[in-house]
Amino acid sequence: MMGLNATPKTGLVTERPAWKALEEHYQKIRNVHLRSLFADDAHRGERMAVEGADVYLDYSKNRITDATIRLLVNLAEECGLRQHIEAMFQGQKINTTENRAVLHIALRAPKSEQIPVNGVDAVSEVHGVLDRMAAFSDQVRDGHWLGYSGKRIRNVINIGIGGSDLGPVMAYEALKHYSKREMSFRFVSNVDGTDFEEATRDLNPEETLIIVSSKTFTTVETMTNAHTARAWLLKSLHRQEAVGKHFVAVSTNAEEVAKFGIDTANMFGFWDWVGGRYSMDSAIGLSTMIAIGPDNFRAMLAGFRSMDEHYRTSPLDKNLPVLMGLLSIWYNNFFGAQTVAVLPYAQYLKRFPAYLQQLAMESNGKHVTLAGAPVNYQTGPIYWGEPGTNGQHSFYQLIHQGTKLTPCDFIGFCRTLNPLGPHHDLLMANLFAQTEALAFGRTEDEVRAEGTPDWLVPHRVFEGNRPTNTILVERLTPESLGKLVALYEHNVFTQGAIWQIDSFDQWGVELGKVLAKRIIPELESVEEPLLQHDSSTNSLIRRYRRFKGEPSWK
Ligand code: G6Q
Repeated sequence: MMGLNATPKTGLVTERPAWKALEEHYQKIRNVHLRSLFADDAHRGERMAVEGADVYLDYSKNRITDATIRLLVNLAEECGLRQHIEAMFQGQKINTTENRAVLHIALRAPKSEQIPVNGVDAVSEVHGVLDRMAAFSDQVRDGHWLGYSGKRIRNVINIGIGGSDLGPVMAYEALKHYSKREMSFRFVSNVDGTDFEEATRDLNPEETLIIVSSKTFTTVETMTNAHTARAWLLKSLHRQEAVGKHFVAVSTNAEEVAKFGIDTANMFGFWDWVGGRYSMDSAIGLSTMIAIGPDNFRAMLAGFRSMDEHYRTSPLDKNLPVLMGLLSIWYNNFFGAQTVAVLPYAQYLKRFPAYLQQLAMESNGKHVTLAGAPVNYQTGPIYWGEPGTNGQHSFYQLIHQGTKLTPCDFIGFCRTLNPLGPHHDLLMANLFAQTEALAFGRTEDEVRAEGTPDWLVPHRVFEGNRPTNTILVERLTPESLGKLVALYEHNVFTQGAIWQIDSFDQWGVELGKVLAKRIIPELESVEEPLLQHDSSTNSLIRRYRRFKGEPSWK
């Protein structure tokens, strides 16, 4: 583990009185069972629930008492969480390692607001781009934007990776119900040619619009796919001018966009103060806007905004993202939990856990504090999950009866978008039943009372005391999706603020972007290259060269 040598008086969060108080409190509470917490308080389920921006959070099935919440809130106060939140909202350069402001909240601010960044009002710039996106989306949706040969655009492909892909795919899947069904939307991210091939094999290039989404416009995967897409288009349309009708760009890098051959009039910009994983509501959401239309996109932004306001203004102990963030810290740093499972009971949210993985793990997977000191505590947990009820038939076994503590977020909607006989009640019955079973388990006595033979009893006992949050929302709409995403953005922010880390840089990703470049020529060269890696990497490269055959593009 990192930071074992950190000396006392380093100013680390573990030295704060509130942290020490939580350590003591943990010793008292670690073996207390949710069964007794509920038995001692008939109203726990109502008391330990909050509503913010119409999102209901029941956190009563956590291994906490009122004192735990008080102590966690004390910790947040001691760490200056409020000031951190204000610093973000006011555009201070809180991404210190990149010397940047962190202003995804400006992407959903109303026109009437002003947030100056380096002397320019970020909010009016945002609305300028939104208006251009809306005009373009309408043109594509209503058939006024035609392909080079005069055909209507029926397919949209977003080419991007990481933050320029996961948000758009997640949002498209989540809001498919609201999408223009006559059009198809595809997402190409992987540099594995299979991704491009399978996404395009049944599409007519003459009816296809390609959105190249890349903040930097230099990411190798995206640029490789973009060049392949251009070749695919020109194979049918033969004329360079066709590119202008079939390619648009979303980027901060006008120079590279122009070099690629996309008219910068067809470029939708954003700014260095929007991190990739925080960009689905910027121009990176162009494919989302074309799919669901500008009005729905603006409704999604309004959803984000209402959660932003809730986060900025609600008392810490009534604040959904704050409570969720602090509970994560409680399990991660005191109970030693390694992961958080996110379990949406909504098929439309099937990509939500993958989206959250980047949001949470790229943000809080850090080993030093803002001051560069190694941490002596665990930072970001691993986020993972699958939609319910599918997960129940695969990995829930481990959550119920395994030896690892896995705090879970259950997410459900009271009204379905696809009323179909008994389906929705069944779905939600499963959600409620799972949180109940995880909390209360089944005791030995209960199992025996069912007539279970002695030898089988231990196998059928469920310890319970497995913590869960339940998030209930009325219906999945563009607005409620915005609220949910903002809830997790601010939850992640809360955790990062307590851990004193930079949640907005990603040096690990940057490293990945350069590492492969060194090896590419060694795989491509006709002559046997002189390999100077370690013996494992050298022999893997040799074996690959031996078996790969002739490159198809040579
Ligand atoms: C996100 C990361 C990373 C980034 C991709 C794509 O926060 O920075 O996932 O989004 O590497 O980068 P480009 O948009 O520059 O192609």
